[in-house]
Amino acid sequence: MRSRITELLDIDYPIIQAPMAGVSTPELAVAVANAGGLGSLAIGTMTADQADAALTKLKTMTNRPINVNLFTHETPKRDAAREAAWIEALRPYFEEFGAEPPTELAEIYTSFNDDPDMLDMLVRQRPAAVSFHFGLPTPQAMDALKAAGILTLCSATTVEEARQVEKAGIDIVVAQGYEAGGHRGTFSADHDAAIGTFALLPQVCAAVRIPVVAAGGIGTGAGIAAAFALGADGVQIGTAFISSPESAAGQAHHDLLVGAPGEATEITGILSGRPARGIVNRLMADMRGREAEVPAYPVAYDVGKALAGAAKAKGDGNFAALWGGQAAPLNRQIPAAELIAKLVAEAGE
Ligand code: FMN
Repeated sequence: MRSRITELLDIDYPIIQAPMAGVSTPELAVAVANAGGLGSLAIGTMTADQADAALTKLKTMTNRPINVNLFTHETPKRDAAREAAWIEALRPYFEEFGAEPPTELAEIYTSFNDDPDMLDMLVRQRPAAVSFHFGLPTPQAMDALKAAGILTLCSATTVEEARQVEKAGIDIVVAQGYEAGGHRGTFSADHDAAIGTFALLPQVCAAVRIPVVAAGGIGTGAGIAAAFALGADGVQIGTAFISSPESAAGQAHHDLLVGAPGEATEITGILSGRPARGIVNRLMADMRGREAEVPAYPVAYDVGKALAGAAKAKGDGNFAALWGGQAAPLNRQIPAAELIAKLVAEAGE
């Protein structure tokens, strides 16, 4: 399973543990890295100082290459009337749990493209790789990262997005299919083309010259072999690692993912303001079709998280964002290093 990815990243196996904000941990990244894959740390929800501390700590835990992941979404367009109306729409749920909704919403984290401190920190820390989700970094950021010798990756959900990723000078494109758990990396159009991994992958491979990593619905070695047969240079796997003990997922997340039938997940924009795949919760079910009323990402996530917290305080986990992909029923609840070894053995090498 040597490929352009293993050469570029200096790893043993072309398996990338997906960055998963809120779920992936330094321990997970280190376990994957030490087992020969590429471990990833999601820092999209952190400030530059928090990310700096996390990367400094990580360096004491492994000397293998690590990928750090950032969100490159558009600066949210604030709309006070829409935000107030959405808070009111959610008020009855808060009342059910004896809580008050927030009076106003905050942009709970900053896009990398609006955060020069984060760029300075990365240039100083020099992780082996930096990956982007929700859009392209600025040309200035690309120049600075390249000058620092950092490899770059970016998600694409269409052939056109993959072309833009290559044109921006990114080293590796992550072709994310509709099966994938978590947020869609879509950035080029309002309309989501909703293309599945194994339809998207060979088209992206034909359209770009840079290495292509397949993401979405891959939970076994057979899935990895299939991705390679379609031209992939590597795979990025998220959902399968949620069930590892090194992940930060709570017991409810573990139980629901493994126990749920494959049709239990759905794409929703209701919880955060951007489309993401997760296990259908009560808010997702109640608000189906009302995406047009939801404030911009990540402003909507502020009230979504507040509601999940109010419900949880009363013992109700049915409002939590439990992101996960369509292949979740394939999950094995084993440590990350064992999962890497199994995936490699199953893939036939
Ligand atoms: N991708 C990112 O680039 N950054 C993230 O912070 C991120 N968070 C995620 C959180 C969860 C719980 C999950 C399941 C996925 C997340 N993703 C994120 C998407 C993954 O990078 C990847 O596209 C996806 O996990 C691949 O599909 P799979 O889940 O079927 O393996």
